[in-house]
Amino acid sequence: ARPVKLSDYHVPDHRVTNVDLLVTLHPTATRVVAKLTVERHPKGRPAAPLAFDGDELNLVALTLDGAVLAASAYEAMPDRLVIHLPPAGPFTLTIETMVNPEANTQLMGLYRSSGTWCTQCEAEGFRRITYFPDRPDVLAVYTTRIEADKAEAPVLLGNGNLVETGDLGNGRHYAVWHDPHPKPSYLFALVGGDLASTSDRFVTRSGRDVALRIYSEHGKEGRLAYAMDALKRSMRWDEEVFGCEYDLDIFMIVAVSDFNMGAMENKGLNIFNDKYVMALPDTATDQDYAHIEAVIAHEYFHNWTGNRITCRDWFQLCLKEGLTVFRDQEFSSDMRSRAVKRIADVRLLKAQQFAEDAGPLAHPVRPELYNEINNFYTATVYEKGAEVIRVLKVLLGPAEFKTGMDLYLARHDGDAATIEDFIACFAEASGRDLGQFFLWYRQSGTPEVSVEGHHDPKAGTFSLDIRQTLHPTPGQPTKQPMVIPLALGLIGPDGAERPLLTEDGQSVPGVVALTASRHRFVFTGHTTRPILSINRGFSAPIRLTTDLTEADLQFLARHDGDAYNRWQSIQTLASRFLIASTAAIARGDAALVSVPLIETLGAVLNDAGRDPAFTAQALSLPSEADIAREIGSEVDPDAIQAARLALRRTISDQLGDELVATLSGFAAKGPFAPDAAAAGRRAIANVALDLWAANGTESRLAEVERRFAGADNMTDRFAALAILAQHAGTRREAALGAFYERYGSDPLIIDKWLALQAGIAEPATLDRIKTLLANPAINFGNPNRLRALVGSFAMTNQTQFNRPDGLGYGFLVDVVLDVDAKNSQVAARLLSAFRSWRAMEPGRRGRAQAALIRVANAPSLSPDVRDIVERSLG
Ligand code: HT7
Ligand code: ZN
Repeated sequence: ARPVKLSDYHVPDHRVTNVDLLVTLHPTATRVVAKLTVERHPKGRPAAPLAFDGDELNLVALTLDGAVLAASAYEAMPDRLVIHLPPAGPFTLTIETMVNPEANTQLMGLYRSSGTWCTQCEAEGFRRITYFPDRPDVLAVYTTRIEADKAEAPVLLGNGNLVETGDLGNGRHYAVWHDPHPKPSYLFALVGGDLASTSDRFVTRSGRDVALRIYSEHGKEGRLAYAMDALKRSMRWDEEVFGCEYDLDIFMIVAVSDFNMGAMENKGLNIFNDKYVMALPDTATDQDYAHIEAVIAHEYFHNWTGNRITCRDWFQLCLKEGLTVFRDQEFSSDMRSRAVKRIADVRLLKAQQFAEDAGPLAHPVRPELYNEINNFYTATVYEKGAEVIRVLKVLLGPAEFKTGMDLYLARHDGDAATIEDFIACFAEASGRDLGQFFLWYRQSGTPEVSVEGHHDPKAGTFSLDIRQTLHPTPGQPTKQPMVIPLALGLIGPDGAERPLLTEDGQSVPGVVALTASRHRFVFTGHTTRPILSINRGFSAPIRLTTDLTEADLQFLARHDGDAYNRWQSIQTLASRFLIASTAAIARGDAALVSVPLIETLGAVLNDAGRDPAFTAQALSLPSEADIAREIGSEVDPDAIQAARLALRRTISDQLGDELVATLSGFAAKGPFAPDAAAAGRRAIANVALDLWAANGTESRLAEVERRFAGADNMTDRFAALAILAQHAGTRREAALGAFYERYGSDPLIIDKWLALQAGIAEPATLDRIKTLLANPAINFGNPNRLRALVGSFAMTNQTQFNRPDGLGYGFLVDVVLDVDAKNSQVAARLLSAFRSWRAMEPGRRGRAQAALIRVANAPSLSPDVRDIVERSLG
């Protein structure tokens, strides 16, 4: 019954301890025979009927301990199997169902992607294969026998270890896989198809020899080497940093082209959206390489945080997702530059999660109610979930954090656990009361923290007055103060870090923790005014306002020992300026000019050699969406765009020499390498090229065109194309045409081409998108294609999605209603692009509301889309 509430949790009445599956693969009529060992749960309701989940299922046969059940003894519906009076003791239930993988456009359960049979069972997909208590607290040992036509599916894969293969005659064969680790049904997977692969091996620290295999469609196996390398590095890192060792004889990854999300951590058999597996210098950008590394690591790390220790119920989703994102972020930080990774993660958090938290779809990291669980795979659960773990680490310090983590991994191995279980390990390890910390899981919304500094030269003190506020969010009208750790430093005018001394002369480590609405912290030893650097490393996921002056921010941009805050100071400078300039434009005045900002950016450029990847981040201005979020209400995207474009033009005009020097200083040397250092050099060169060309002069665009034609890797080629795409005219159309000509048969590269066009900030873009969408050569039934074109438009093209005439909103609604019947998860995700509609100025707000009402009034909607539209309007 929906909605589902956390407070209604009760243990299952029946549990399944063993699952023997026989799956006979057929494109349209796959037969599934599930032999289940079932028993009453000792804590379940004593006389409860047996009630298993189903979804669009078709029961063919049912026996209990080998005997056919009388028709009156059970009820089989597409979404439920009920046995009225099941035996009290353990029994064997054999269920035969038929499913049609070819017709499965939802991509949940068993489906076909380019002829390959594959499965997606998280969150509630196993019930589309057989009737089952499809909930994460029912753990069973699975054995899967797959039978198929040899020519159609020479490769047959399942969870666990391969125990048997054989010939069935008539061109058919079989494979049996056994997974000894009890697991929930959402981690079940099988694959059958004609696939190519690459192999390697990994010896674990205790000496287990693990076969590693990555599968792809034929012809693409040459693109799998980087993913394999990332996998081996992930396996070693998890042993070294978290003490987690792999536990089967084989680990497999299969790349498929039709996939609802990024990837899936099925036990021993990860299934991936091919965009997060395949890369070659000519096909993938540096960003793609970084994403592949992170997603490969993320899914592998789930083997412990998610699989060995799973979730008791779906409210605990952040238990595995927040923690695993935290772990993959740490992995990438160790593989690359920690500061640059932190900046990239915070950018993503602010863009996605802060936006979610500020609108009608806000929800706690651990929600307490849902209508459709698929709609809770959100930035809040994933990205804020990871931030909350980081907060815990800052509060406890690395040593106590590690003790707590070790305790969690040891104590809950084999469990379906809760957030309470997780936090109890840290409370026990540290001896601290983490009651207030728990609010990070329960209260939605982004805390706002304001900081004022007061210098008293006579007393030699510098005091901080800090307030925190958490505004109401849907379902949470009142809030309690949070525990907020703020890493900070006080810097003298000479750039030297000063010790943090309290009034009684005690030395404070570099973190203060807020626990109440207001605090005053007094520091001594400051006869001259120090400059405050606060929330260093983004120690807490808050919206921070300070009374730092423009001069202070300029100073911090140069002298802060914390690289994250050097970056943040430049962003704050730029953001304050852009908000003021937007207001001027909205009043009908000219865009503003900021000498200090240009000076700061010039200084950053001149210092680019210190850390090229950092400089690239420092020179990347806040996006239009970032500025809109900072403004917060009555947003006019056109004014924001005009202010931002004017600033880009000023930088282009005034820092031309510095930009050219940077461009030539970081020109590519030697053959392409995807490592962080080489990627950093490409990043700064391409950011410099973009700013240099931003004034649109012919000679500069001609140089970009030359670089587009001469590039020897996708990063540089695509960066040049993206610059050309911003300037209307034949040059743009020629470059887009040449790119298509070269890569038109490569779907993942077509996605880049589609996304780029969807982002063009011109009124003609909507028609361009409609034309592309009607192109029969592009398969928009594939989620990646649709997201690349329509998702990019709605999520990134601020001025065109939010057109004042409402046509952008109307277009998205048309697509959502059309896609909903085929793939409701993808449709619901597209619709969430309306998450910030209330922050728009009244004209756009009214049109967005009308568009949402049109969705709400549509004759038939999936539960996924209904949930998003109702919460968006609520
Ligand atoms: N745990 C995986 C989530 C996922 C998923 C959820 C709903 C529908 C389809 C899905 N595919 C993958 C991915 C992860 O976070 O690791
Ligand atoms: Zn995950």
